Amino acid sequence: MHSIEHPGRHLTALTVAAALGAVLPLTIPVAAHADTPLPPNCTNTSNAGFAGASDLTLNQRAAVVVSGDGSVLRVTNATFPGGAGSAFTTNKVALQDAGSFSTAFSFRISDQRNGGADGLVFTVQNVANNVGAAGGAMGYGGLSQSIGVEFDDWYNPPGDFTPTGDPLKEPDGNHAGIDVNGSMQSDPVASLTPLGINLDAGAVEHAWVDYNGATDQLEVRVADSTTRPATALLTKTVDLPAILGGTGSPAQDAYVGFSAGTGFGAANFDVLNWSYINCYQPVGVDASPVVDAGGPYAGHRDQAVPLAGTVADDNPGVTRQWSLSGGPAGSSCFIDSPTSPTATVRCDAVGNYTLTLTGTDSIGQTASDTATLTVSNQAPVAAALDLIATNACAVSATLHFTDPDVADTHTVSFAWGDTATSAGTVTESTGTGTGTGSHTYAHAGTYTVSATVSDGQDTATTSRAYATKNTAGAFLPPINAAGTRSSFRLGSTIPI
Ligand SMILES: [Ca+2]
Ligand SMILES: [Ca+2]
Ligand SMILES: [Ca+2]
Ligand SMILES: [Ca+2]
Repeated sequence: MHSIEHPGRHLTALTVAAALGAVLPLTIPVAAHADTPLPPNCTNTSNAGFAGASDLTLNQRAAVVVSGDGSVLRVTNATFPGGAGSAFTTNKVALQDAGSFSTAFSFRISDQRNGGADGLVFTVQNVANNVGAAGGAMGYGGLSQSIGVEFDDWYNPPGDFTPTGDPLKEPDGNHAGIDVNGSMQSDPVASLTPLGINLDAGAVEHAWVDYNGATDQLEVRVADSTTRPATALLTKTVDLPAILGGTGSPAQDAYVGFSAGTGFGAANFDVLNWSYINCYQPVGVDASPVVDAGGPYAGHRDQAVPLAGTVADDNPGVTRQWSLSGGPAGSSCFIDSPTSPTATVRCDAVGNYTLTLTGTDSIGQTASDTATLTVSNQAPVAAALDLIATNACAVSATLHFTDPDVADTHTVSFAWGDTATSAGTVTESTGTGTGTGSHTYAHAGTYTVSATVSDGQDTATTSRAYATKNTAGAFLPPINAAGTRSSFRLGSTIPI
């Protein structure tokens, strides 16, 4: 009742069908997730609905048809006599990183006749754009230099043979398996029944196939919902580039697509949606956030510096958090609105800081990135120095200063020019202030008065010459014996 009873007819006739192929219009690649950019050398090619959106070559029975599921890729149809079909990328795909790929597709086996048979195979091959044997070989059998992931809805007993002569080891008529080099002897192979999946039930099933060229791991997942299972149904360690006859470095060229076959049992084997990524980028995984802390940032002491990092995720609900992860000894910083995109940071000491931006997604996965912040000081400006005589040899000094760092506080010191120094009294507000001091000289003369303002980091000095007021009238007359001040001529002898 089924194809494999006639292996000569159905299992050994490898038909190169490129000449029969029909080429569909070019696909427009789309991103996997708007918020999760693929690596720059990777492309997600999506065929949602297939109509007018495929760069596939259709071979033999394969066609794009409008079904109850909309426009689908009917790899093989249910018409008799049985046959095979395939659909492969017209051009080779450059699988990055030693043959890595991730693919996801949904399919439906419908309109079963004579029990339904034989199955659908996702295939990666490197020899040609062709079709394998029909019937139990599902359009895959005999494709050398290939790997296949089969979804087989017809039980073949061990006595059935494959195009490569390997006895079959099918657990039932409802299984998935990994096939290599055109052999139908799947290894590993697993029944889909424990997953609650019945390929003959006509339901839409979902599959995820990932190959990581870094670990040589090929994983297959199957579910009857769109939720990617956490654990793989099938796992195989396989050197895909070696099978395909390439090097896998930096990329492995391959045709990717589907085949299907029918015999004396038949069905429609439809692929409803398909996306493949030429990198290991599993579809349906809740990806970790993608964080870019931005920077490097630069700012001034005690001033708020805007932080402009970005946090993206494939799902809503991602949160962000800035934190300080390094800085000069004894320094401290204040991060304002650390969970906001408009966060700012203000640090109290000059130096280099490290800031960390952490993103946490809705299931608690985190990712972090760091950025440097360089905090510098702006020197104060010593402006006018006012010197006012308060007595013959006494002076009052006022330094007017400014500082672009409006939060800085300052000290002022005076050097009076006669080796004496003193600290000034500072009055300041928001970057503008004065420092005042006074001094009495022991001797008349001309001195250079220097005033220095410091913000604790940098200084500024201004100087002016000052002459004591040792002129006539500048000194008070002495007090005579009668208790009154007397006038004397300059240069005369004063009796005391
Ligand atoms: Ca099988
Ligand atoms: Ca089978
Ligand atoms: Ca996520
Ligand atoms: Ca300053």
